[in-house]
Amino acid sequence: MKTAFITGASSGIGRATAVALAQAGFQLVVTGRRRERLEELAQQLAPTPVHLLLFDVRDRAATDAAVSSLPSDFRQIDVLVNNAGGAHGLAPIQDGDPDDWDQMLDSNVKGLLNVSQAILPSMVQRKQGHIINIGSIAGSETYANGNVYCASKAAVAALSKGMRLDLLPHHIRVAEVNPGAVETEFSTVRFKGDTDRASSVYKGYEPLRPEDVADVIQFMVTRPPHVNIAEVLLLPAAQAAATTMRKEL
Ligand code: NDP
Ligand code: 8X3
Repeated sequence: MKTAFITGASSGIGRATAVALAQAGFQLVVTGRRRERLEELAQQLAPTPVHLLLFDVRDRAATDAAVSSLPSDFRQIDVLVNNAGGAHGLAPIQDGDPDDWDQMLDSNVKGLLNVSQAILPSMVQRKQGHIINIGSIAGSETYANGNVYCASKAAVAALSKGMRLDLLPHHIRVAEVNPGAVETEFSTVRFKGDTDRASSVYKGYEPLRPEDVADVIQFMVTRPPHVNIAEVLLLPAAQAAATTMRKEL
């Protein structure tokens, strides 16, 4: 049985990806900071073998310790989905909160690096692995007030290309999935629990569901070993650019 390691599986895209990869026959390592969410997911996925790891991807030592703690039957990671992250705040650069900047850069960029570095040695040793980094349309289009979030996702785009180059000799596939608007807890987190403001982001058009992104990831990781779908831009049909939606209010 192949093993997929999914960060940020307690919610949204990561959670839906866990469900989709379990359906595709993977056993799973699911990670996040909210234990109850992950326990509930593992129950839902039974009888798929699921191992929970609770750690903050910003904490390099905790990340290393969590990966090192994996039992032997979950240690050979075939697929890594670097998904954990999000946006904190939406403000002009001059009004930005540096704590928000830290959260975004430390989770979305350095967290991805921390997790990858913890898992890569075993992939390199086995000359086998497939990494899916979750970027965003925000990585290629900077929108007003998105500044640091967009920069963090531009970094994910650059890192995905860099990882693909460096890991080529080691037979490790690296790919990036760049979604547009997906209705998850993303905007609730961005707006610090303001659910009215969060739901207004998805009003007047049909956003993607997390399952739509998970379907694509499932397809990507079930291609034959000679195929790498290296980059995907996945948009709702009602979205043409980062902030251009066809709204019917
Ligand atoms: P959610 O807020 O629903 O999920 C985010 C997940 O990331 C949660 O499981 C959360 O787990 C985990 N997470 C966040 N920060 C950390 C951290 N520091 N350490 C460990 N886990 C963390 O949002 P989405 O599902 O939408 O977001 C998933 C990814 O998709 C993000 O990288 C986001 O930037 C990206 N994305 C989202 C889009 C959207 O429109 N929703 C569009 C494009 C990209 P917990 O809180 O339990 O730790
Ligand atoms: C999340 C989508 O457009 O809000 O990455 O940045 S967007």
